[in-house]
Amino acid sequence: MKMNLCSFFSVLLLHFVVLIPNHICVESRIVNFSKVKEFISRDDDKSPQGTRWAILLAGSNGYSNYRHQADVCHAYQVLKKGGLKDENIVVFMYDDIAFNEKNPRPGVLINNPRGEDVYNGVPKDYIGRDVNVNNFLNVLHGNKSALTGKGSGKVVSSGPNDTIFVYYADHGGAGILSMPGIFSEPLYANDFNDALIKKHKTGTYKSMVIYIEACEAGSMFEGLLKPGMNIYVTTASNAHESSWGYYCPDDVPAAPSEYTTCLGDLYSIAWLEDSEKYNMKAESLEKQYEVVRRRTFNENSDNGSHVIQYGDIKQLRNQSMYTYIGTNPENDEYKFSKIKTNSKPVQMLSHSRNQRDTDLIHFKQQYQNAPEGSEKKTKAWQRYQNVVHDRNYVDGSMDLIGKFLFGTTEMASEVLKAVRPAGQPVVDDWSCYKTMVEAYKKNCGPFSRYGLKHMRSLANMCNAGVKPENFAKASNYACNTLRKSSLQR
Ligand SMILES: *[C@@H]1O[C@H](CO)[C@@H](O)[C@H](O)[C@H]1NC(C)=O
Ligand SMILES: *[C@@H]1O[C@H](CO)[C@@H](O)[C@H](O)[C@H]1NC(C)=O
Ligand SMILES: *[C@@H]1O[C@H](CO)[C@@H](O)[C@H](O)[C@H]1NC(C)=O
Ligand SMILES: *[C@@H]1O[C@H](CO)[C@@H](O)[C@H](O)[C@H]1NC(C)=O
Ligand SMILES: CC(=O)N[C@H]1CO[C@H](CO)[C@@H](O)[C@@H]1O
Repeated sequence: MKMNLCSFFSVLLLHFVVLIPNHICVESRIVNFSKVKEFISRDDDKSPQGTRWAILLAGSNGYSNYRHQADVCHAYQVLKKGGLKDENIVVFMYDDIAFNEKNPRPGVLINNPRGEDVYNGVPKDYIGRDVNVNNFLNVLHGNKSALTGKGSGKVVSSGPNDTIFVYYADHGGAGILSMPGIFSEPLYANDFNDALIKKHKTGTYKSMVIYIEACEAGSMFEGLLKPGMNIYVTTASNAHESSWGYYCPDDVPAAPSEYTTCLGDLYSIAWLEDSEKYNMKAESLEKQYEVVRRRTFNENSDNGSHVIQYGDIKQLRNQSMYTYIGTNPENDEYKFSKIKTNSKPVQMLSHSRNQRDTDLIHFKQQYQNAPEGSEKKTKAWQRYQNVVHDRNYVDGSMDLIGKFLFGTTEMASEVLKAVRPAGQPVVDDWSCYKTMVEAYKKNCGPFSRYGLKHMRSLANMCNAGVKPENFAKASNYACNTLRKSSLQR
């Protein structure tokens, strides 16, 4: 397997100092002191700061998805140092990583090759199967009764002066965000947007910021998020591209050699490493967007993604990050003492990994690391083959479904691969889409993390007027045919 090589830009990557040894540490944020002071003391928001609430959710499980729980635990640490209280931070994580037998440092999660433990102290509000769509939405709505007996029962009991910060990290597909376990219901974009409308109607927040790390994350909001709800969103990727894993084995910068999995995701570490380093009172939402956008774009390569803003951008972008995530008092004086205007930017090369390939990377790495001739090696090879096999099966099934429905491969590919223009939701008829997803699962098995990339084809078929019952017939035919052939799943 070929490495994804991409040249990382230089100048803006300087928040990246955590990774650069101290002796070549360079700080390049050139700031106008008067401006910063003006910003901190500005008075554009006269109402008192209410309570800061946060929901942090890692939507995956399995060791090959180490990075999502590491991202979320890291986010908790940043918010905690920012001054948020545990009672106001609701954490969802499957919690199968820290003590996973594959974890080289039991009980410890890192989100950076040199990073410290981010797992210690993280509240386990909802773990295991309690990480699901219903619980997430009930927590957002502050519906305590719906959560009786589930996890810690903690909810966002926000009031009209409060802010809410939502951060989600995981795999996604067209108009969906995954939840842990291949059989679990994903969060559909229409349901999420309906939930936001409902939350807004109850008047139980002042403003909300949502950060989403997932493939095709933009499709959760594109053409869907209603304006005027005081919600500001950024997504790791636009509506139709992958997002990227980071600090992966053999990459630059690499995970330590004993790790067979990526430690973070590019968009996530971009906002986290920025937030833990700077004075968040002096950083606006727009400024962080710009910092994260540049880092995540991974200049001049196709191994980065486009960070997109949605919602009430104009109204909220001048607010400080502090309003949502607080700030670590240790960073207060940061800008004022450490600016070196004459320093040269550090040139670095950096790699990232398509989130959809991280399973392959993991099992390949396990295979490579296992001793020659050992049972572990045989097993790892088997698992690697299974992943390859699964990918072929999902790809093959979509080809066959297309041919069955449209007659020719050309015609099929035109529908299946279509991407709607910006501003349009990924699908109009969500009920058609959900029915097709269920039919596919029934006839072909659950979408693998890799297979999520084909969900857009189902949405497209709905948009092209294919009836769910005809899709059901097609998927039944396609997957039976594949099973009869040597591609047994
Ligand atoms: C710095 O900001 C102040 C206040 O906004 C402004 O008057 C001044 O011109 C700025 N200085 C530079 C060098 O941009
Ligand atoms: C919200 O803030 C306003 C002042 O801007 C205050 O009058 C009101 O009591 C606050 N509401 C709550 C629920 O704290
Ligand atoms: C809370 O959840 C319960 C159970 O799902 C539901 O019956 C009830 O309507 C919800 N309450 C609110 C205010 O949404
Ligand atoms: C937001 O900040 C920009 C740049 O500092 C400024 O030009 C603009 O007027 C501000 N907008 C609002 C609504 O305060
Ligand atoms: C998976 C992927 O997109 N890899 C690409 C990363 O960037 C390099 C250089 O731009 C390409 O050659 C790879 O194909």
